[in-house]
Amino acid sequence: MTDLPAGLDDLAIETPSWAYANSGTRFKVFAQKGVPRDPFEKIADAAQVHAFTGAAPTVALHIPWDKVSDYSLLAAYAVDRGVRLGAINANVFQDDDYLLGSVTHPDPRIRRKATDHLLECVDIMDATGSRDLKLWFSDGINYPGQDDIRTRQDRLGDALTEVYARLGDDQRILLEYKLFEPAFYVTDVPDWGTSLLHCLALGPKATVCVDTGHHAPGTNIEFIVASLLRAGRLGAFDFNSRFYADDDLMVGAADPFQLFRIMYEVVRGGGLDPSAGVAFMLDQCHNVEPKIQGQIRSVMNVQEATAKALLVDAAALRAAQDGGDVLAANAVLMDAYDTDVRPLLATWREQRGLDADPIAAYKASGYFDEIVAGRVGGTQAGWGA
Ligand code: PSV
Ligand code: MN
Ligand code: MN
Repeated sequence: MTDLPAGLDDLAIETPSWAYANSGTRFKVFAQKGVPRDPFEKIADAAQVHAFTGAAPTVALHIPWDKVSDYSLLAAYAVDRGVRLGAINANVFQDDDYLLGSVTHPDPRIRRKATDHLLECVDIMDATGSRDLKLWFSDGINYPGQDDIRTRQDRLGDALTEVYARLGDDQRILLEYKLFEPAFYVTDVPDWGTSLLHCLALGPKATVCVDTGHHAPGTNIEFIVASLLRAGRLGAFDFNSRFYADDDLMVGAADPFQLFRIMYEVVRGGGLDPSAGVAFMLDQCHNVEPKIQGQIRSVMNVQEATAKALLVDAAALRAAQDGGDVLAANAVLMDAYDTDVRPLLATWREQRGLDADPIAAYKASGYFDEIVAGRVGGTQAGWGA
């Protein structure tokens, strides 16, 4: 059997609190049994994912979906359960005031309100000990002429500058981009170029978040990853799968080969080394599948793609590339991709005292029956209301 690839221990995957709550589409949110009723219960569920995979030590919060009166208490609860709080996701997209935008809104009063929310999120980071403030703006316009594209960029820059100045030494901004939706003509941060330009203007504590579902079909995401890593500005991933638009399906479900290509560029660029500061987060909704199992499966999918990427024979690849041997170079990559890494990962788990099959172990644990019996009336993630 192939040896376990070195480097797998460095992979830590952050799960999102909202993945454990009810979610759906704008047509219907189907309530599932046993879903969490508050942020504490979301963390309890996230702790299960870590307990069975050993690779999901942190949980991201979304504010105000995860609003509590005492964030240090929530952080302590997480530690008690064997996990830590991760990125704080701001939400300036679900308030009636944001009809025409948040930090890029034409009205300075609305811009102030949005920026104040971002600053409040930094206060929360101080209480939770979180490093990352993840910003996604739904801001944009639907019609040509509706607002001035350049002025909106200026407003965005002003808000980001104010928030950046508030960051502590060990805190960062992760600026996420998305091509379209809910804005259909211009989104104010539509792509990695726009995000990177703002990050470069802000300073070293601002980096780009690549949500794998936020691109046009056919976009070469691994090229973006390679470029951002070269520039030292790849801050994070929001992993998920898409067949059509921002589908938020399980990462590695739609296109495991793309996930492998992305993870190969991460490995190639040194992004797996914790010193690179790349956060591997999931941003998913489990609308038709059980949520905790969906997260476990997703963590396993990222591990599998990473293990394959680590198996690429770098010396053989370089030799083939330098020799201009196109097919040999391609074969080196495909050999790694075609390796069945599941036995390797089963061994990796057993060596760490985990069950070789996390899904089976979770199912056998009785946790699901416990939460179904103990929780009535779980909450909605905030999506698809
Ligand atoms: C927007 O589509 C997004 O990807 C952002 O990350 C939001 O915070 C998130 O979805 C919520 O699921
Ligand atoms: Mn996202
Ligand atoms: Mn998204």
